[in-house]
Amino acid sequence: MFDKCEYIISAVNKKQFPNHNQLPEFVFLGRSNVGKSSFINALTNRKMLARTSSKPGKTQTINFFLIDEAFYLVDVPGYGYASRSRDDRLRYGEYIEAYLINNPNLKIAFLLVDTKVGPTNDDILMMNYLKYLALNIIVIGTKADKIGKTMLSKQKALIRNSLLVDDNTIILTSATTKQGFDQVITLISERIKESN
Ligand SMILES: Nc1nc2c(ncn2[C@@H]2O[C@H](COP(=O)(O)OP(=O)(O)OP(=O)(O)O)[C@@H](O)[C@H]2O)c(=O)[nH]1
Ligand SMILES: [Mg+2]
Repeated sequence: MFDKCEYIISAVNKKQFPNHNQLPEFVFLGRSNVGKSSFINALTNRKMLARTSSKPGKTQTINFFLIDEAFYLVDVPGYGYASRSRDDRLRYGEYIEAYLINNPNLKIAFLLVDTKVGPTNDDILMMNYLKYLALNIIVIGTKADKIGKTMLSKQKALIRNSLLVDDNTIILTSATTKQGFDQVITLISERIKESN
């Protein structure tokens, strides 16, 4: 597990991005309310590192967390939040692009989809964008605790077929039961070792 988890900054533009010493970064993308902030908390075993809410639209900035002074976990606002204003939606696009484009420190883009709901149209668009940027993508199914075993394998197949990804790049997880987190930690550790 991780020893030191520090909140560094809530950035609203590129100038504020903190990673000047080129440490590896891991970002968590997905629609509002899918569980990005909860995922970061579960991964780090901290209850309140990233702020969460039952209402969509909680995370509004790009939040950087420095882990063991070795790598960053990056929490971003969610997309597909219908009641957001047009300006907010445009700003969202700008934030995400500014962060994702030309970022050699970014080692894995984790795309979070709700396991029970399956991929939305916005998820498919985001997946295509991540593929276009040629990023290393891992799909995380969130809230897997909400459905039973039979549904889990059905939903995994649905995710695979909608997002057109290999089975071994999909990990079903639950921030509540911690299902799947060992696998995510292994992946992150491997990528950090590779970049050393
Ligand atoms: N049952 C269950 N609920 C979860 C899980 N992960 C997150 N949630 C709930 O889903 C809601 C949204 O979680 P957040 O982590 O705030 O979602 P987010 O993706 O960061 O949302 P935005 O910041 O609005 O983009 C909260 O009520 C969480 O408690 C999970 O693994 N299982
Ligand atoms: Mg959030």
